[in-house]
Amino acid sequence: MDMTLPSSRRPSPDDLATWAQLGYLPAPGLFRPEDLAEAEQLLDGLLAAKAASGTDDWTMLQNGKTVSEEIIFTAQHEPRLKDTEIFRQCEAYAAALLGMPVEYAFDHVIRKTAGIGKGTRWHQDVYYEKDELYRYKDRVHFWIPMADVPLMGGAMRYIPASHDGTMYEHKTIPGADDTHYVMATGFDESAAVDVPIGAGGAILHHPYLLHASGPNTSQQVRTAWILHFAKPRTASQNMRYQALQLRHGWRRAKSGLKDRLKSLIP
Ligand SMILES: O=C(O)CCC(=O)C(=O)O
Repeated sequence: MDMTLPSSRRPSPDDLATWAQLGYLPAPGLFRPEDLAEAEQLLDGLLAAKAASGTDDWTMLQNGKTVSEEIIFTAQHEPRLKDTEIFRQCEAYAAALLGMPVEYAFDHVIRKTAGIGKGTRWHQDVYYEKDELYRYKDRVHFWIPMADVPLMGGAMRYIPASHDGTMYEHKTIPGADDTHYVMATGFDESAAVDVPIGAGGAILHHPYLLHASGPNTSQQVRTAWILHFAKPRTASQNMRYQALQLRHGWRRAKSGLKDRLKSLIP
């Protein structure tokens, strides 16, 4: 890993304190316009291919129109994303922030339609982890918008200091088709802070931090690439991970076979 970062793009002592205290850290001016353009072109290609292939259960619809679109494990679909300057910078920044080597853990892209884009409900990213909770201790999530995100443009919202280890209850929304999108409960929403950010910046958050986004009522589509870096797995954690992957693969194959057999029975 190349750990060299220009001093203007390295976390300062104040940044380290903000990260520890609040659980999120706006980092304006982290990337050059050409870095954004490089990533945006790759993400646009993926989103265009997905739009052409129709909606799935990561699409939020409103009156039949797509208001939010998401692709998970973006870098698996488009491996060139891992060669971008943004990826390299985030990896180096995460290592400097956590004070340890890090590795890529996950990424996704979310696009909110202009004018009517639906916001993302309150949640903790850690809620989604079912197998490897230990990976959520030393971990940074970068939220990287491809253009300016003003307050009404689908800006991110955070509950400062909610990353103290508390796991909040998450509920599915009755009747919602987008069942991936749960909603955290049991916290004081009046403590929320909106964080608009300019193009070239990122907002970092801790995986336990409660966060959401507002609706995109601006005239500009809002696209954000979200990149996670975590402390690398140890050798034994890696073995356990490989075993889990095998078990999940076997379960998926078994349920696929069951569905296939059911469909053959008249
Ligand atoms: O982009 C958004 O609207 C939400 C992003 C988010 O919730 C996340 O990265 O976990």
